[in-house]
Amino acid sequence: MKTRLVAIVAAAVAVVSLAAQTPAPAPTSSASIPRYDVKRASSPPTIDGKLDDAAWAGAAPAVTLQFLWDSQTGAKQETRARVVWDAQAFYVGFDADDVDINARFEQRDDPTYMDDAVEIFINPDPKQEAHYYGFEMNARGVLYDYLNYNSRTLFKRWDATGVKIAASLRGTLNDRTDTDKGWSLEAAIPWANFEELSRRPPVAGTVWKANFNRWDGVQPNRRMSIWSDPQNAESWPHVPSRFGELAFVD
Ligand SMILES: [Ca+2]
Ligand SMILES: [Ca+2]
Ligand SMILES: [Ca+2]
Repeated sequence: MKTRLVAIVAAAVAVVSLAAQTPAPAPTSSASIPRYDVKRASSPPTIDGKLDDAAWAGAAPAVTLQFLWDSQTGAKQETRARVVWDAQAFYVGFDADDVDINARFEQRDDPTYMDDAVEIFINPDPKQEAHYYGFEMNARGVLYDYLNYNSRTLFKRWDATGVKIAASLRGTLNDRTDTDKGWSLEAAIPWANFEELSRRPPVAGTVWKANFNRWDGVQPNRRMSIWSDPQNAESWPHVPSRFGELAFVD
């Protein structure tokens, strides 16, 4: 009996010491909210779709979108996104690897997310996690914009004013017989568009929340990639509580 007790105590000590040596598991990258420093541009980028401006060279290193849903069958083609700001506007630049560039929609508020498209969702008032602005832009530079009201309703009748968008293709559009290299897109969004959720433009130190997404490929082989993991089993990005942080800095 005594021998058995000693054995149990010895086993318990072994378990305790193992526990003491094993660090707590680090939070997975998918659970944490990413943060991006939005640097002030000394001169605004020229909105021509090409990311060769000094503003982009001075931006924080680009974020790379993640592939989270392996049930999707489209190719995993990388997308990088950067943001800068100045007194006039919010500027976003996307750079997309793409061997087959396709985009059909040509009119404002067409469902550009069905094309090769990049998206940014912007919440200028992170105290609330329901309302935000959506900008979904295809490889033609066509904009589908809306105010997201809640998880079931968005107002596409909302149209941002003064937005400039341009895309630049490294390849051919809607010609599937060749091999493309990719495309890039720039957008300038004047601050007045965010007035209802942020009365004043950001200053250094302001934090907004946002997510970047890309829809890529041709049905049935489509794939979404995303910056901040919405923690959904399905590729549904409209989860403002899971947006990453955009920290405006000088
Ligand atoms: Ca440019
Ligand atoms: Ca609209
Ligand atoms: Ca092509």
